Amino acid sequence: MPNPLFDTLFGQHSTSDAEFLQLPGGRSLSYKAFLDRAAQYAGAMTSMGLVVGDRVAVQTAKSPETLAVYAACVQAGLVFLPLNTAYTPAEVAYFVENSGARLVLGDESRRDALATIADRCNAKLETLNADGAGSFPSLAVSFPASFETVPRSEGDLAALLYTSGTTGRSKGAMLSQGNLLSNAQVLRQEWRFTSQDILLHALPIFHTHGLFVATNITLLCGGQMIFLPKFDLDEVITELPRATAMMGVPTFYTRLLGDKRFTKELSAHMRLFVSGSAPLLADTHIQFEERTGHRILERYGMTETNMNTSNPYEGERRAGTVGFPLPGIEVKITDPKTGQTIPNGDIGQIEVHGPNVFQGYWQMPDKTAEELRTDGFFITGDLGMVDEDGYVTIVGRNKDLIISGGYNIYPKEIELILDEQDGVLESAVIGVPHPDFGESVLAVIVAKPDQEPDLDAIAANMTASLARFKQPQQLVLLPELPRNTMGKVQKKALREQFAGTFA
Ligand code: MLC
Ligand code: AMP
Repeated sequence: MPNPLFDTLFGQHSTSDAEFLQLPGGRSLSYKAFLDRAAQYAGAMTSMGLVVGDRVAVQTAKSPETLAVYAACVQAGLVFLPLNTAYTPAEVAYFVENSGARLVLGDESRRDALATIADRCNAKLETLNADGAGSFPSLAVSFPASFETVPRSEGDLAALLYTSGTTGRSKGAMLSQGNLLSNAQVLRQEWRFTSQDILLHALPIFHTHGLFVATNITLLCGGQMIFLPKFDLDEVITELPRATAMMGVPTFYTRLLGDKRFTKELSAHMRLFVSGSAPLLADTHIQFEERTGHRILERYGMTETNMNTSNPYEGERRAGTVGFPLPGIEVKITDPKTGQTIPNGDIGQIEVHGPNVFQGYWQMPDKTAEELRTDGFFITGDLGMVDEDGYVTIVGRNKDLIISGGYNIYPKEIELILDEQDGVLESAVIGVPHPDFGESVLAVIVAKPDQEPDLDAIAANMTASLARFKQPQQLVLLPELPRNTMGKVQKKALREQFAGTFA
């Protein structure tokens, strides 16, 4: 019985001794060894009573074992739910509760906090540490290295990825097997990946970019990954000469350009550098070409849709654009007020349709209906235009969103916490230019009459509730927030006022 995602990405390699992961310290893992481990994990999870469709919440370090949990979930028909390792227990509690996860996998160092959450949500808890040890692998070791793959179809859920919302409440984007598979197939073809490729993988694996784009393509073509725990400039520079391709957020490329060791010679043998998840400045694109002779290939995607557009592999990779709609994917630019398609060259909201578009938000039919039209077009919330040659350019966002180093941060989530702090009347959180992260978080606070909020205490309180990357880098007190005649806060004016803060 078929399981399209498992069969195509993983199953085809089940007896292959070819190398899959190159790991720090000269270690490596073959496809077969990886899949044997995944089979043991699948056996262990089903023995715990998990059944098809159950969610598995995973907040563990980037490791071959975490990747094997992903493979095991696909093989056993479970829904993989990866979580940013920077999330605080307060944040994790929401995801576990909202998703109804049956199993939580976390690092031993967080066991107590996670146990409280798991108990409350009636989920099981097992540990999996960065070094591959933990209660879960200890349990799994006694299971056979083969597992009868659970039949699934392309419409069945494979993963639930949470993405923040403008209301401050995260939404679980339901991704089907078909969503993931179709995108991997299109990208492999478009970017010419083969079994000869060695991808330098320095992205986290709890987001679309590192998990689906980078990993699924490699699995599909039977290539290898140099699997680094995170982006470390020294390690990337050391490993680059062994790779053929790299995928990164713009911060990767600006950091590389900031280092003199990153030369034309160092990247001479590379065939492809891909950038996405945040805008790549045209200037970075140009500098990169001047330094290396390579034109970065920029593409555009989202958690809800995987990849939508890409600059061409052959043909002009145009700086400042995100290229053309991928084969089988339709992009239209519409008037945000009427939803009508507008002419090429005009700026409007970007809508996307295709086999890549997700199945809706987990148990949020109203939110789904707001963003996913009945004709299948998804309203991305990005603003853009298509030029006369068909290149798509993203010019802004129709959603209040900050992207810092490739991580999405929704101001509302932070404002809700700030507004509860002692002495705070109201707040406005904005993204301002940052040389390393592209954008960074700045919070403007207005005090209640005759009160003086303690900014240090507020900053400390944020630490308990919010992942570090979401915490404002600067808190500023203003007598009032700029508003228009309708009373709406003018964030644009604030962004202009504070534009130079991190310059
Ligand atoms: C880390 N920090 C950040 C941050 N990352 N702050 C703001 N924004 C970020 N992105 C903070 C840490 O909390 C810490 O704070 C300090 O910076 C240094 O931590 P670090 O761990 O050493 O940071 P570093 O490893 O340098 O991480 C930066 C980074 C990383 C850019 C390499 O954030 C990263 O890998 N980003 C990629 C995100 C990604 O994969 N996005 C894809 C989303 S999918 P302190 O104060 O404690 O020192 C998607 C769809 C699509 O968008 O199209 O792809
Ligand atoms: P996420 O919700 O984390 O998947 O982030 C998706 C958002 O990232 C998109 O809606 C865009 O706003 C942004 N994004 C992704 N790729 C690009 C890109 N190449 N240029 C500009 N923005 C991008």
